[in-house]
Amino acid sequence: MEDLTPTKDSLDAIEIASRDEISALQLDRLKWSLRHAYENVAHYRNSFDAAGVHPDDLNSLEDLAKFPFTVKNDLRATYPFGMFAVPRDQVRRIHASSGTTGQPTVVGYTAGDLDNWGTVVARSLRAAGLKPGDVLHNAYGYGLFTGGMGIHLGADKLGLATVPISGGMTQRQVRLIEDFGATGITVTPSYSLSIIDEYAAQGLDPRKSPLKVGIFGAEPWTNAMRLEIEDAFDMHAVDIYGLSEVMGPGVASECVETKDGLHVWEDHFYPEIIHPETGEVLPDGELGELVFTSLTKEAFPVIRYRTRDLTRLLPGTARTMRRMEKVTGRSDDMIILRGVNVFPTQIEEQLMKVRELAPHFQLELNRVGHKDEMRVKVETLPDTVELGDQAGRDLSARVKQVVGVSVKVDVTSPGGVERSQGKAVRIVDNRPKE
Ligand code: DLL
Repeated sequence: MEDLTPTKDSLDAIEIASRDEISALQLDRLKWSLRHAYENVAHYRNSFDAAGVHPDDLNSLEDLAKFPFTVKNDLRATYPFGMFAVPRDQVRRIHASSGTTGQPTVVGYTAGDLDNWGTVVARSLRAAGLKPGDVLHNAYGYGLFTGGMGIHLGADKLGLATVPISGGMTQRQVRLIEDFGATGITVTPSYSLSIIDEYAAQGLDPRKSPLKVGIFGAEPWTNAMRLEIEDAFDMHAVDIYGLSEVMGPGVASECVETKDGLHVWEDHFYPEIIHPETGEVLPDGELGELVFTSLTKEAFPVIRYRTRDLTRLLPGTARTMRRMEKVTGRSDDMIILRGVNVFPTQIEEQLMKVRELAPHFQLELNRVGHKDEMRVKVETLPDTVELGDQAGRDLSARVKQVVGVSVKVDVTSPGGVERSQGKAVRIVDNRPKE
């Protein structure tokens, strides 16, 4: 694989500024952001007042812990525009979550917010090793989802030639990567697996594709999956993280030269890790729930927004800004199976060790009698169909030994597991609702 390390002089100065400089900038911006939210959003005014705190009470970064959290339900309760902090004529973009599980959450951006979003995404794409002259195949969905259009903003800012293909129509994905000579791809890890399958279906070798780097996010994926994808395409694979409530893609991103976790773009987003039950702020290095406070957002400031994503904060390496470890999962996706906590990524990790099985999987939860049962649906590779039963037993034994739960493994022939065109649906819960 080619060395894609960006030159030092191509970075934004703040990416490699001293910690003191970064903290000083954060404190200034945090004071502004708290005041902006308090003065312009009724929800924040009420919640700060109820907690007996005022923006003037913040004299150090640690003082942020005195302020109340914001949760997804607060955003739902103010649907659609109750959390906006600017007059409507200043809003230039509106995105929203799909809302399949309830009221959608709506977020807004001013012209200045879009400019900052472009800056952090450009920074992320540059950290991945892309530069002007590169062709970016952007397979994140375009639409209300922030993936497609967010990446597009940053690619424009960095000066890439963007192919806004969006998700779906997998045959055409392969054709255009080849015909347009894409050197970078932005896509969910699960959809990239469908693209790899399609290469095989067309009799093409993905290792011969023009791609040099892929920037994967929007769902959890393991380092084992990284190696699988890097090997399949003979390219680098880096992680990009974000969520619509905080901005979209580009809140944090991995550097191609280190691939050791995602640098949080701390000049725009202030991270904390809290204990998920007590809400207490945990020191760097400890695993807990990630919480973000926006430092520059005008239209939709968020103060101590609880992401439900579990990770830990680590010191900077390739950049001075702190890293967050690869997200192991969302607290919402944690399955409690007969008293044991299980994340889909733990199953993925074991699956990747069974060479006869393809990297696609889905977890099905059923209630059998009074007990919960988990079935892991997997499939063989085209040339390992007859080894399926043995491979299934191997996976089940690994899960029992490493994760500590008994699961049933259903092995199908290739194509038996539902394919993703964006975020994969990992859990199908058939248990009766209590
Ligand atoms: O998924 C934004 C995005 C688009 C990020 C493209 C990266 C690439 P939402 O739809 O609001 O926004 O979903 C946010 O997805 O809270 C995490 O649970 C999960 N997520 C996002 N990136 C990662 C990642 C976009 N790199 C939710 N690793 C977040 C693990 C991720 N989970």
